[in-house]
Amino acid sequence: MRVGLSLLLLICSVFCSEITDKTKLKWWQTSIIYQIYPRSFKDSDGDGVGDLKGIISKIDHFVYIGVKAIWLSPFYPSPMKDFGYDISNHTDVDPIFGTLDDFRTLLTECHKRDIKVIIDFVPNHTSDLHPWFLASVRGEEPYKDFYVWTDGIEGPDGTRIKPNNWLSVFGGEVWKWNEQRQQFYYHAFLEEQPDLNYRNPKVIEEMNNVIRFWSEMGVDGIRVDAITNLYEVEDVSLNEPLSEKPGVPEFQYEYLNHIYTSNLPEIEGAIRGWRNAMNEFKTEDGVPRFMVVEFYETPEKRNAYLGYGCDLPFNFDLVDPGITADCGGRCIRDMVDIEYSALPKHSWPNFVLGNHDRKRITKKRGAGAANAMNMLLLTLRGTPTTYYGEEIGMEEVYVPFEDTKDPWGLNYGKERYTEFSRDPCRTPLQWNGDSQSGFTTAEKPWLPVHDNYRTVNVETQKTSKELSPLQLYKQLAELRENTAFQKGDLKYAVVNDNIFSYIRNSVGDPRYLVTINFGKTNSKDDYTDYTDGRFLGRIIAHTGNMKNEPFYKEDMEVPLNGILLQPDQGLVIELLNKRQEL
Ligand SMILES: *[C@@H]1O[C@H](CO)[C@@H](O)[C@H](O)[C@H]1NC(C)=O
Ligand SMILES: CC(=O)N[C@H]1CO[C@H](CO)[C@@H](O)[C@@H]1O
Repeated sequence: MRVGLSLLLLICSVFCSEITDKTKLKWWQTSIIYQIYPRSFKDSDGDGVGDLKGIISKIDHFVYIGVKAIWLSPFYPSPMKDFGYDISNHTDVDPIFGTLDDFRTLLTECHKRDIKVIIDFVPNHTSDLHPWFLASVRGEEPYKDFYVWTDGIEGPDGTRIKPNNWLSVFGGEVWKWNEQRQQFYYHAFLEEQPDLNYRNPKVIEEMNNVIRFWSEMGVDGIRVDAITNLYEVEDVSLNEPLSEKPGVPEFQYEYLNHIYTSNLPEIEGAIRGWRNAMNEFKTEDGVPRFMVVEFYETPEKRNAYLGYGCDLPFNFDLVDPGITADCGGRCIRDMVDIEYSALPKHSWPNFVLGNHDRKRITKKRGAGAANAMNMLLLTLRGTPTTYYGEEIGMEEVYVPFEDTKDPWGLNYGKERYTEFSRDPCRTPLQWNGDSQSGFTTAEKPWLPVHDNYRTVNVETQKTSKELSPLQLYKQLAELRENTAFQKGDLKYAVVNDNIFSYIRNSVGDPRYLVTINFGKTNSKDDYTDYTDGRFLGRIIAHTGNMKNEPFYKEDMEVPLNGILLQPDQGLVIELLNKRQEL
């Protein structure tokens, strides 16, 4: 009987490892993606702005926290009107960030440590100082139709006026009159960011060449920026209908329904083209270059993009409007469930808590929630993206109007800039307790460092005796290496106003219960309905804020029929077999 059983196990183990091989996950499914905003990560030359050498000097940080893929926001030459999203050369590095050789070094050093590098691809527009635009203004071929030009219409007094009512994402006009060319050009963002004309095959080819340039160098993937705005209808006489949203002024983007300028079906062709350009290049591990696209859309719309050759459409459900202050256990489960249930079969889920355009999660939930949020992000099924600073629970910084840098904020003036300015979520990463948190030797960094840097910083959190956000992050990243977290099932367990909990398991692996209190009151719950008869577990990780009975700590065994969690507390529990219990 015993022999028979072990024989069966032996056969199964051969068989099962075969299954595992066949379902081998790609690197972008198993790694955490870590977003770096280069201006704010680490300054190596004392000018107050982060740079590539700074990032290189901190590669060990990624190793330490267990991140295997980094994504860099733009570092290309740029007049910096939109801090790098206004590009004047897509295949070079801005001197403020370093040189192409610095980038090559970064790539080599990352690859040595098995860290993938993803770069930002900004296809929608260029800077108005890009040589293509300057040539287009002069009407020179082949650049004449590289941008979206129109004569406009004749106004009452014979002057040319703009052809329609479209609005910029940043607020106000999208049509800018150009004296030299005697035409209007279209800009979905700033007037210094003219939109490229994707109805021109030469533009498509040039942008494919940009992808080829970086792929050839060895870049592992691209993150495509602002995809929604890529195409506009050709007939510019069409006005967009009013959204009728209450209280939205005429100037604001949300005043209109963007049926002619947003999410046009032509985007599909563009994505397919980029995928083909990337597929021209082989990789060492045989995994095609990775493509993730950015846009804020319904799950149905974003998932449609999967069929076009992009690997992941960023899922911003947790970001925008996302996990607001009042979102409890059930509310978060519902958001998470949208991703799982809307995803086509065989597609891979992903989750994001923040980025350089939206409020930090600690701003919405309070600093005390940092650990609970990271526990959620890193234990869900799917690829997590971490915005720099989230690993130490960084908080936003108040920036007075006078010091505001972000054009989106400035566009709305002193009264409303705080609603739109992205400066508060873009402040320097806090490395240590030195002056300017070790980010720079300059007296004044480009944005202020948070006052709390003496305690909230990487160095202090590494050595802290009390569990710090950084330590928990590292621990959870290690836990993610476990098959149950990488590709195991996720089954919801207790869900109520406070608690969101789920079981992660895969065949033959330990089984885990993750439970987090996202509510405002204590919650004592019985989990045994979801644990297949198991009634005892062992704590593997906790959020560190265990100041009250029963003082949960690591390795503590807990009965699963009465787990008490206070707000912002969370546990990862390995379910024990009954046998062990005897
Ligand atoms: C971008 O910069 C590189 C290196 O300086 C240069 O060779 C290339 O012509 C530039 N591209 C454009 C479009 O100006
Ligand atoms: C998330 C993201 O990258 N958003 C960018 C979209 O494009 C505009 C204009 O280039 C940028 O300002 C945003 O930062």
